Amino acid sequence: GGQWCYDSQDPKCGPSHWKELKATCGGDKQSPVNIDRRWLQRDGGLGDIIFEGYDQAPPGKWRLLNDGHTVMLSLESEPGAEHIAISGGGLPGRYRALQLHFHWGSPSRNGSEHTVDGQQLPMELHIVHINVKYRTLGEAKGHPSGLAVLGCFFQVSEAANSNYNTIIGGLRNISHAGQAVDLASTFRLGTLLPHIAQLSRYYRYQGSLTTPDCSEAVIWTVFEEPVGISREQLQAFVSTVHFPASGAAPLKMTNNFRPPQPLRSRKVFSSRD
Ligand code: BO1
Ligand code: ZN
Repeated sequence: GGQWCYDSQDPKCGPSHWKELKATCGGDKQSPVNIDRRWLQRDGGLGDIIFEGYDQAPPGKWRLLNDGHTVMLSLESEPGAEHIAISGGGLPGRYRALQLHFHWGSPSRNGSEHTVDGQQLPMELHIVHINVKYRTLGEAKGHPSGLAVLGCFFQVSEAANSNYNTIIGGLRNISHAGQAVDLASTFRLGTLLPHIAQLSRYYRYQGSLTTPDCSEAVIWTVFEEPVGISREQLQAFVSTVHFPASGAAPLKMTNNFRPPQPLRSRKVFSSRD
């Protein structure tokens, strides 16, 4: 197939065209979705998620990459290192962390992928995990419970969020697509999440990867509570990193989100009333 992109890069290969490249992108269980709070279904089986390795800094260096579509932090530990993983929370097994990345907007537009009651938030973090029973992403993508992605919304706060300093500080080194940088310091993954007391409040539904090939292999967990980040910190994403150069001038990486997809016969569940 050809190349996919976001409308902000080139409307000819934007989200409305993805199904021409990959039929799965036109499927019935696509992500993101709008989370309509009027229609949430409470699920008593959605207990606390168990986070492993989220509260300790990893042994090795973490590598931040501009992959041309987003800013991605690879989380795969060296062999022997303790894995970062999640389980519980109604997940059918244990899931190992692969990578995290972001979706954001532009100075004039919010950029989350999931929406709540039709409202987009400024930015969304995705932490991608693979079911430990599968060995590769390719294998996991063939199963409805192959992957588990945690989604966190951001909201603008007065104060800067220092937990994001290391990632944001790395952006200037990956301003061009394909660039990568080893982060100066590691940090505890848990510090990127909403306040611990709020992690038991989340939405859950069955969906897909939000980029081609749009595999319908994701158990989505979207935390209710947004993470605070200052306007200046958000602006660093919007103004520092670029899409792959196609024309003369490099194009700022903005609005790298897929819009909400039809829920169809699915339900969104909530862990709490
Ligand atoms: S997301 O969390 O639904 N936005 C998401 C989207 C795509 C991926 C993971 C999470 N994975 C990517 C891999 C690429 C691969 C692509 C298509 O899937 O990072 O390496 O090419 O399989
Ligand atoms: Zn994502």
